[in-house]
Amino acid sequence: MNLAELSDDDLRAHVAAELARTRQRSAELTDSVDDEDLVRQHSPLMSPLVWDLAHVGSQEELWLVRDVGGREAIRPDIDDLYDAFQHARADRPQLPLLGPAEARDYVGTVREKVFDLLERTPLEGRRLVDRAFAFGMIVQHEQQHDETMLATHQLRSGPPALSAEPPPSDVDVLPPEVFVPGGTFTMGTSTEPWALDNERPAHEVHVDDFYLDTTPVTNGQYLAFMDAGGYDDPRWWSEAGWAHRQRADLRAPRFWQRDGDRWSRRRFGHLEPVPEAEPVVHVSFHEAEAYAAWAGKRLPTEQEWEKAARFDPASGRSRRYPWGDDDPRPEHANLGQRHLRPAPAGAYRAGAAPCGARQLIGDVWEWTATDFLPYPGFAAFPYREYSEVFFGPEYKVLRGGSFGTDRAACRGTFRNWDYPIRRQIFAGFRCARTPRAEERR
Ligand code: AVJ
Ligand code: FE
Repeated sequence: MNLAELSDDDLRAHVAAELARTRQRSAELTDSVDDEDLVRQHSPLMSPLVWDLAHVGSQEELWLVRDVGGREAIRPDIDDLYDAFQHARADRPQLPLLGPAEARDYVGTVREKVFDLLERTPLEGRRLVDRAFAFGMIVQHEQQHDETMLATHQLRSGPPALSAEPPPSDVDVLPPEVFVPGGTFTMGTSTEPWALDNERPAHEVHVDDFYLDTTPVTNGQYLAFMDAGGYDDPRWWSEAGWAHRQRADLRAPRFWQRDGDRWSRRRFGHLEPVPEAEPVVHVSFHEAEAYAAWAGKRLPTEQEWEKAARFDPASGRSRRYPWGDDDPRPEHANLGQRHLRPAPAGAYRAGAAPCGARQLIGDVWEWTATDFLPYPGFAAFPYREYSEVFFGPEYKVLRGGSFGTDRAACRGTFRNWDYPIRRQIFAGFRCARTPRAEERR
């Protein structure tokens, strides 16, 4: 969908469809458990699901009802409760939050007003509404919280609440690495209408020759690292990584458990043998970095990752996705919670990048070696608290989205970030390396 070329009426219809599709996902994630479960804290890392739901409504009220629509506040009394900067996630269950029924009512009331004002709002004249940006931002915001709620589901104990079809299982036998020739490419975007501030502006970047793993690192490969004593050998870990490995007593990816002489994992309430062909998920940056060192490689930089995913040598242009400029379809990538697990490495032939790499979009977020920093020419928009307050060396960038990420919140330029110790997100990685002397071309 080229939002830049749609008529205003078509753009409004697109916004309405995206809002509705997104709300359906939020409803599935919150209607699949009972009220007691909705208000419970499943992990100190997460909010209760009922907080995410009302927070989504609160952001929609602030940006669309009040700012874009210029309408009166619906619930000014609850602004503070749902301001993510006022209360840490761990403290949110103790707040006088809206209960499940009130929260559902509230998000419904906000949404009715938004559908009404969407019809009356000009989609130009003000940067916030140009090409319906604020609506797109709110769709992405809700989708991001839907992925956060999916991570909460993964942390919750008890019988399964969610179900989905397994992902496609047909895979190709592929060379383990692809070569990406050095040169300049355009990173980031100045034209994607709904791109967020940290993806902007487009700028030229030089990247040297490098090799990139064709697929994300699999559970089978990761098990080889574990079997080789990787968790007990400080040689492979950075100083901070080793300190964390010791403190947290890391021995395996999160949600894995030893079952006799095998490993099992808990996935959305199911205990199952670890599938060796699937990308590893729920590992920290530190674990990813240690694996890469053990394998004689390193993590790709964010620049390398984006070049592999977007640069088309035939045209010299950076595209929106590895497969081109078309919006993601089911044959391209494992996105949107259609499947509740990654597809095996080597799947999604139609989603291959020009360099031959697979599954750059979808399946698992991929840790990069790069700190979350602004691009040259960055300007916070429309609020500093989306990106700017997080810039710095404490956060590492992740790219590409996971099976839990919606297509509306994922593209070749999209940047995610988290602390290097975090494992509750659907994160894996792939390795890169610099050519050896005898490989120089
Ligand atoms: C981009 C996923 C790091 O969840 O912290 C949600 C997205 N920002 N509400 C987050 C976000 C405000 C953000 N991440
Ligand atoms: Fe939020």
